[in-house]
Order: sequence, then structure tokens, then C-alpha cells
Amino acid sequence: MKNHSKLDFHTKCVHSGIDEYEYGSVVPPIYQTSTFKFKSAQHGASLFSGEEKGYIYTRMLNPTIEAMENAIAELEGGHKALGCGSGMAAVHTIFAALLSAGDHVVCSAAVYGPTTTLLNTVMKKFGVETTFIDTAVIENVKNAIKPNTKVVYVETPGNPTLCISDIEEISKIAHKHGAKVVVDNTFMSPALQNPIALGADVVMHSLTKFLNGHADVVGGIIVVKDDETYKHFRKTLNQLGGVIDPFNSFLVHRGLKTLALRMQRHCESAQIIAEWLEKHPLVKNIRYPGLKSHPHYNVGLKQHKGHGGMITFEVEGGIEAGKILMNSVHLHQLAVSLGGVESLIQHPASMTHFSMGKEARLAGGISDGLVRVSVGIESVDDLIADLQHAFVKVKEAHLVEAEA
Ligand code: LCS
Repeated sequence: MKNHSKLDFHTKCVHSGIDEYEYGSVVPPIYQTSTFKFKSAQHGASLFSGEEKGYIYTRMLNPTIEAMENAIAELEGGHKALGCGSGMAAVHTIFAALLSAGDHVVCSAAVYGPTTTLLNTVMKKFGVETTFIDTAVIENVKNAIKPNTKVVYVETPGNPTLCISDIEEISKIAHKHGAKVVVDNTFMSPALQNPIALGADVVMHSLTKFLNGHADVVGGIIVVKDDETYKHFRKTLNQLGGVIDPFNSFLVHRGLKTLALRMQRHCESAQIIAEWLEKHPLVKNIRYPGLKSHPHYNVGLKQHKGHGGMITFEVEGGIEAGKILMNSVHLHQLAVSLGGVESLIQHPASMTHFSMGKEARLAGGISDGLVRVSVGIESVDDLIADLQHAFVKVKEAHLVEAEA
């Protein structure tokens, strides 16, 4: 593999994870095979014992998967990466690899709903206790760490509230207490935020989002900093079995080539839309990391290279007004997920974060009226016109109510 360390991020996106292939293929071939033939019984035995390197069985490793993993490890500035069947498979593999019964986790209160649920159900059942805190407040992290804290799990910006936590400060505190810092970097991607450079130990992504970028793959990735951790995580992933498959890896690797370009566009358009929304009379409590009104704007400036494509806000008139907005857009598609080329809109309290329960949602700052938009790469004028049209519908409904 070539050394790309001196190259610009745009160039790395195109070339990372790419090797020399048979027939001069410019892109990694899809090795759509479950298993690999040994040259002899001795060869098979030495692959299993580790004396020789090579591929054995796709759950253990596959060249198409490995090419995608190497690309993301390079983009994140990590040592190696592990491709998983979904973001949640990656989260579960990390917890299973790092935690034992009796251990404690400190976790951001604003995280993707199923991450909260996984900690509160499966991990709890196996004897792992979690304290959920607002990790944007450093004092909270200091106060929540206990002698048995093994993992500080930070999602930043958090889904969906876009709370920004200071990875560098949190890493210093966690490391002083011997805990590992895991960062869910899904909302930023390595184009905008590099948690390992800021001190984190493990980075994960839902590949389903910006990294693949085309809403046609479900996948996850774990990036680690050293070989010992990599080998331990690889064994854990092999045992749990939640691996990604070769075809999805190929699609993700293809998506990575335009990551830098796509993120640039997501950031530019989201900034324009957020500024437009902030001035709109029917919008309140807007959050976008690129707005000076964001409570953690300065932390974002310190650790982001751009402010991302995610915006949240409330519509005047509460959830009923929000529903009218979501039912009235044409270009924005009413769907969960995010980070694709197409713009999406959704309602966290009844959709992505429903499984958390109302109490945990409110503690995490997820109000019933919150609407989340994932800004795609369409023309920003078309996107604003679509929202404008939907707000007119909201206003008309208000007029009807007022007259009634
Ligand atoms: N981490 C974050 C920050 C996420 O947003 C998601 C999915 C996951 C992990 C899990 O990844 P998955 O298993 O779905 O690949 N977020 C979703 C969302 O906000 N809407 O739909 C899925």
C-alpha cells in the first residue's frame, strides 16, 4: 500500500485503500466469496495458526472489505479499521470488546436512540452500568467517572440535538482515570473531525450515513490506534459475527472517493439553510454548529473543519405544526437516516429516538417538537423553496385555527 500521509484529504479520499489489482483493475475487485481455497493442507494450517498471512473465510477477513477498512483507517488517521454489518453492530462490538460485568460506562445523553437502549438493556443484562450525562459540560464528565469506569462514550455532535463535546478535554480526563474514549464520528465524518488526533482511542461510524453517502448501504466501521487493540477487536468481531459484506464494502469504498467534495457541499448548503431558518418567524430553537447562536459554537470551531449537514429546529405551533411541515415538503424526503446526497427530514421523538422513552429523551434535550433535517447536495435554492412552501402550509393551518 502506498504512503499517502503527505497528501491532501481530497486526494486521500480518491486513493486510500487502493492497491495493485489483477488485470490492472483501477478499483478493488468485489471478492464475492464466502471462503478461500488453500493451496495445500499445510497452507490451510499455517493460515489458521498465523504463521502465514492470507484470507481464510469472509467473516474473518476479505480483500474487498479490507480495502475499504484500510481507506477509512487512513482517512481517520488510525492504525486499522474493522467493517461491521451496521453502525449498531460496530457499537455492540466495541462494548463487547472493551467491557466486562462490573464495569461502568459514561455516555453522552444525546446519542442515537438505540445506543442508549443497547446500554440500558443488553449491556445492563450482562452487568455493565451506564451513567448518561451531558458531555458538553466538562464538569459532568469529571463527576461521572468512577473507579470502575472503563469507557467514556461520546457522540459529537450528538444525534439529534447537535450538542458538541470537547474530545480533547474529555480524553485528558478519561485517560487520567484509565478509561478509553470512544467517539461516534458519524455526524462529522473524517473530512470534518478527527477524534484520534484529538486524543480519542476508538472511533466509530455508521457507514450508512456520510461515509457511504448514497443511502444504499447499511454498515458500520470501527477505527483503532494500535495493533494489539486491532487484534482483540478482530477476534471479538469474528466471534460476534456482525461483519459487513464485500458488495457493501465496495459501495462504501466508492462513496469515499467523493467524501471530501460531498462534505464541502453539505456544509455550504446547511450553513445557508440554517441562517435562513434562524430568521424565519415560524422557527425556534434552531441548532446548527455553524451558527454563532449554537451554545457550543466555540468548541465546534476548535475541533471541526466544517460544521456538517445536520440541522435541528422546532416549528412554532409545536409538534402538530412540525407534522404539517414534514407532510408538506416535496424535495426533502420524510425518512430517517442522514448523510446521503438527498435531503431528508424526520421527527426524532416519534422516530429515531422513540425507543429511548420520553424521560431519557427529555433528559437528552430531545423535545417533542424537534424536527431534524439532513441537508443533501441538491441546489440550496431548491431546498429553501421547498421549505418555504411547507412553512406557508404551516402558516395557513395557523390561520385556519385562528379563524375557527
Ligand atoms: N450512530 C449514529 C450517530 C447514528 O446516527 C446511527 C444511525 C447509528 C450510530 C447506528 O447506525 P446504523 O446501525 O443505523 O448503521 N442513525 C440513524 C438515524 O438518525 N436515523 O436512522 C438511523
